[in-house]
Amino acid sequence: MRRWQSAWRLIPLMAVLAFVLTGCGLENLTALDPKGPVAEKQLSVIYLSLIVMIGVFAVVMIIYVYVLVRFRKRPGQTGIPKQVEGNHKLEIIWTVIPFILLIVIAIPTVKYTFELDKDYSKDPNALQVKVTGHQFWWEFEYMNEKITTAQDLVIPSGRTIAFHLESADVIHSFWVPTLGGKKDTNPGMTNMHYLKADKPGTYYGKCAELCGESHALMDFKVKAVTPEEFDRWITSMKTPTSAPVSAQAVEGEKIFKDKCLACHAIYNSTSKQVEGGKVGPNLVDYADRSTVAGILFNREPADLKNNLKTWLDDPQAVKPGNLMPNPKNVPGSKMEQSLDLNDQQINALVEYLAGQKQK
Ligand code: HEC
Ligand SMILES: [Cu+2]
Repeated sequence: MRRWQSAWRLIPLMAVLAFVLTGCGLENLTALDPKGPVAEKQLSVIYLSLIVMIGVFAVVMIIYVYVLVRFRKRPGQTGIPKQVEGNHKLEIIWTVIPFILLIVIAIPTVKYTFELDKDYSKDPNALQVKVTGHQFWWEFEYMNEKITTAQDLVIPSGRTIAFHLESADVIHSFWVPTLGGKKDTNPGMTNMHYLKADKPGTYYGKCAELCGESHALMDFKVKAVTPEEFDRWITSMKTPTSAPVSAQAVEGEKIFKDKCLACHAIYNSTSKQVEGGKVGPNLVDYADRSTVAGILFNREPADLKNNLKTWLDDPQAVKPGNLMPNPKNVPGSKMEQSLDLNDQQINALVEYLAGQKQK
C-alpha cells in the first residue's frame, strides 16, 4: 500500500511536467509541425526511427512478458530448471533483425545528410543571406541586394535561401525549428545552410548554442512573404526614409548622430544614404520590425514606442549582459558605460526611431 501511495504522489509532478513540456510548443518552436521541405524530410527520419524503436520495444516487451508468465515458478516445483546455453538459430535471428533495421534507418538518414548539406551559394535562383550571430542578436545581410537588417529575417516563400553562417564573437547556433534543423555559426569560418518556407507566415527562430548570459533571449523571426511582397520590401529598404517632421524627432535625429551612429547604421535624412557603424543592429526602417531587441513584441501600434522606451531606459534589464552602453545613468548597473542622456532626450530618440519607416 505504501508504495502505491508514493507513486500517486508523483502524479501532480507529472501533470506539471506535461504542462511545462507542452510549453515547448509555444510560438511555433517545434520540429513536429514542418513548414518547409527541409523540416519535412527531417521529420520523416524522426518518425521512421520512432516507428522502428517502438516496434523493437513492443516485440521485446511481448517476449519478456510471455517468458515471465510461461516459465514462472509453479507450486511444487523444486530445483533449478534445465539450463540451455547457445542457440545458433536464435543468435542469428537477433543479429540479423537489428542489422536490417539499422539499414532501414540508415538509407534515408545518409541520403538526407548529403542532400540537406547541399551548397546553394552559387545557385542564381537561391537568395543569398549572410547571417552573423552576435552576443545577443542576429544580423542578416542580403548579399546581392546590399541590404542589412537584424532580428527580422524577411524571405520570399517558395524560394531556397542560402545562408552563409558566421559569428562575430563566440559560437552560436541558427535554428528555425519549423523550417529545419540547426547549424552553428563559428568564429572565423563560414558554414553553409539552406532552408525554404512553403507558405508565407512567421516562423520563430532561436540561438541553440549557449553563448552567454542572455543566450535564452537571443530570438529572431523569419517572416516569409510572397515573392511580390518580398520585392516590395527590398525596394522599400533601399528607399530613403522621409525626413523627421516633428521638432521632437528632429531633436532625436541629432542626438542619434551624436551618441548612437558609431554603432548603429540608419538612413541619413539629408544625404539619403545608409550610414553608421556595425557594432550594433542596423536600424534602417526600424519601425517595421516585429520586435525591439528580438524579444519585446510590437503587436499593437503603441507597443513600438513603449518597447523602445523600455529598452533605452535600461537595456540590461531587458537583456542582461548585452553590449550596448546604457543610454541613461542606471545606478548599480553591470554595464558601466553610460551615454548620460536624460528622459527628454530618450523620448526624442523614441520619437525619431518610431518614425523610421516608409510612409
Ligand atoms: C557601443 C555601441 C552602441 C552604442 C553607442 C549604442 N548602441 Fe544600441 N545596441 C548596441 C548593441 C550591441 C545592441 C544589441 C543588443 C542585443 O540585442 O544584444 C544594441 C541594440 C539597440 C537597439 C535594439 C535593436 C533591435 O534590433 O531591435 C536599439 C533600438 C538601440 N540599440 C538604440 C540605440 C540608441 C538610440 C543609441 C544611442 C543613444 C544606441 N543604441 C547606442 C550597441 C550600441
Ligand atoms: Cu547565441
